[in-house]
Amino acid sequence: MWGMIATWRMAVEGITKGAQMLKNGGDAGDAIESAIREVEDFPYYKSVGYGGLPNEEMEVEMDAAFMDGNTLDIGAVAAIRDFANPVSIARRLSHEKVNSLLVAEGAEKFAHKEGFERKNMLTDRAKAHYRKRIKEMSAQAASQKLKPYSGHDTVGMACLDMTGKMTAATSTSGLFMKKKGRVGDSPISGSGFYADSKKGAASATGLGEDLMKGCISYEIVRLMGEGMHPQKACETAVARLDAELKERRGEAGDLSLIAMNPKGEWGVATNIEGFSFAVVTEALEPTVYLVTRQEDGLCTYEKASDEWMENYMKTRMAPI
Ligand code: SD4
Repeated sequence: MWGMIATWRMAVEGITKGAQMLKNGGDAGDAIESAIREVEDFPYYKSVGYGGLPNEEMEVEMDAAFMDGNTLDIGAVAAIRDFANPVSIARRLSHEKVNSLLVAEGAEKFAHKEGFERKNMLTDRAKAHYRKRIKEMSAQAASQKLKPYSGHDTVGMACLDMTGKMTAATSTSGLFMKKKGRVGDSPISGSGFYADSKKGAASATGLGEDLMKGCISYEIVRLMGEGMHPQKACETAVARLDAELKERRGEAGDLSLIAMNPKGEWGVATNIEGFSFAVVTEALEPTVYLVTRQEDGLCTYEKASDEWMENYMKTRMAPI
């Protein structure tokens, strides 16, 4: 058995490529890296890699991570600028015994020395989004300033290859208009991602500040390790964290999770409307699903229609 599951519709081209590799006996590390690079390279996705939206100071600062579920090796970069493929730098760092999570200038120095491709990640389109947002913000009363967070598309994936190896990886430009130096859940082990080939792998998208309060990717892998099906594990962890946050703080940010176990069974859960995901296994061609959350925290999903798929691309590419 082999398979891949990923957050958001935007991952479907990547996992299609990854599936080709897995089908031919490819490695879960290679497949997930190539799948995420595909998303990083596509200029119209606003929260990942090239074309990602900038921070308050109009700089694109990116977070990414990679985890090998056999060895439990973890590599990550945070607040890194001007490199084309943060996920590959993260994977390279996962081979280091120490210094495997590097931030900002330190991460950039490492990437430069190792010969990773430099690229100005700030596109004209991202600048236009930035200027538009600045205008909107100055038009608002100080008391109702826009929150920095609007829409989110971090890519997070879980992958299983034929040998039973599992991996997890993430890549994001984080929250639009974030403070310089702000780091979300995506490069943080256990929060944005976790992989253990004995139990399963999971990854998150949503409001990093809240996802980190529950170490939610680790929690899902832990529940799968106790024998829970990935779907139940995702629903349980999301419902619990959502409830705890609401009880203690009056509100919960967006929490959306995907997971897969070593049998290739998978699951998803969310506390928002409009979460989509992409999945492929030996038994299922690459498919995009839309998730609906029920009152009781259970989540159902249905295949995205052709019309929805077309609309998605149209909105991504529409003039700003
Ligand atoms: C973060 N979890 O930096 C990320 C944001 C996200 O799509 O999911 N964006 O908090």
